[in-house]
Amino acid sequence: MQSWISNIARSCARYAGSLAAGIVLLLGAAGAAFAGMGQPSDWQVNFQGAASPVAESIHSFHNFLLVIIISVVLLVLVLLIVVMVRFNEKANPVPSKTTHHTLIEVLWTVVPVLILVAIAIPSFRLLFLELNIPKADLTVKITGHQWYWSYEYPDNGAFTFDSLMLTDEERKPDQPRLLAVDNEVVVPVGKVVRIQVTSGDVIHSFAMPSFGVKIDALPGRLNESWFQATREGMFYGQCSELCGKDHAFMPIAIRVVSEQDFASWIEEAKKKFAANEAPRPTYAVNDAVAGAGIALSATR
Ligand SMILES: [Cu+2]
Repeated sequence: MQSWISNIARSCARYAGSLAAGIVLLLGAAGAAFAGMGQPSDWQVNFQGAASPVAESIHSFHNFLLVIIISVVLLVLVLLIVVMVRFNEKANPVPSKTTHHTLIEVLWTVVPVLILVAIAIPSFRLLFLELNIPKADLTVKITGHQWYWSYEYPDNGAFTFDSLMLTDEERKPDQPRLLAVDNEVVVPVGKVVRIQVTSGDVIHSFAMPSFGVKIDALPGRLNESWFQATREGMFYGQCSELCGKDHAFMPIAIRVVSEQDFASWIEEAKKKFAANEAPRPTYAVNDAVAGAGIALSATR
C-alpha cells in the first residue's frame, strides 16, 4: 500500500513539474513574441517588456509563481484522475477502511508551508526593492488632475508643465492612439528617477507597466516611488484609478533619452515652460481638505 502511494506521488511530482515548466516556457515564448515594449501590442498575452530593474524582478517573480501554481494544479488534477480510475465502484468494489496515514498527513501540512515560505522570500525581496528608493539622480513631481497630468522638475530649474492626450486630429501617424500626449516627460537613461506623486482633485493612479511602477496619486499626500530606465525609447502608461468621466484619456508618456539629450531638453524646457506658474509648495494639509473629492474644477 505504502509503495504504490509513494510511486504515484513520485511520478505525479515529476510529471507535474516538467509539464508546468513546459507550459511556462511556452507562455514565456508567446509572451515575449507578443509583449510590446513601452506600450501594449496586438495579441499580447504577457506583461509589457521590462525596462527597469523593478519591472524585471516583477516578471521573474511572476514566472516563478506561475511554475508553482501550474505544478499544484497539475498535481491535484493527476491525483483526482487516479482516484477516479483506481477507486471507482467498479475497479475497487470493496473499499479499504483506512482513515489515517501519518506520512501523508505530515506531508500535506509541511509541503504547503514550505511552498508559502518559498513564495514569501522573493516576495519580500521584491517589496523592498520597490519601496527602498535608492539615492536619486533626479526628482520628478507628478500631479494628477481631472483629466491630465502635470509634471515638475524641482531639481532641474523647477519648471512645470501639463501633459494632455492628443486627439486623433493632432496625432502623427506613428503615435499610438489614446496614449500619445502633447508634452512628454523626458528622463535620462540609466539614472535613478525618484517620482513624487500627488493629486490636485480626486484619487488617480500613476502606472507605467514597463517600469514596474503603479502608485496612487492622492490629494493631500505625497507618495514616492522610483524607476531606472534601462533603455532609451518611448514608454506609455495610463491612470489606473477610476477618477471620473475622462479617466481613460489621461495617458502618461515618458521619453527616455541619453544624458546629453536630456541636458539639452532641460534647457529647452526651461525656456518653453518659463511662462508657467511657479511650482506650488508641497501640498499643505488645509489644501488637502479643501481639495479632497470636491475640487472638480480642474483649472489649467
Ligand atoms: Cu485619473
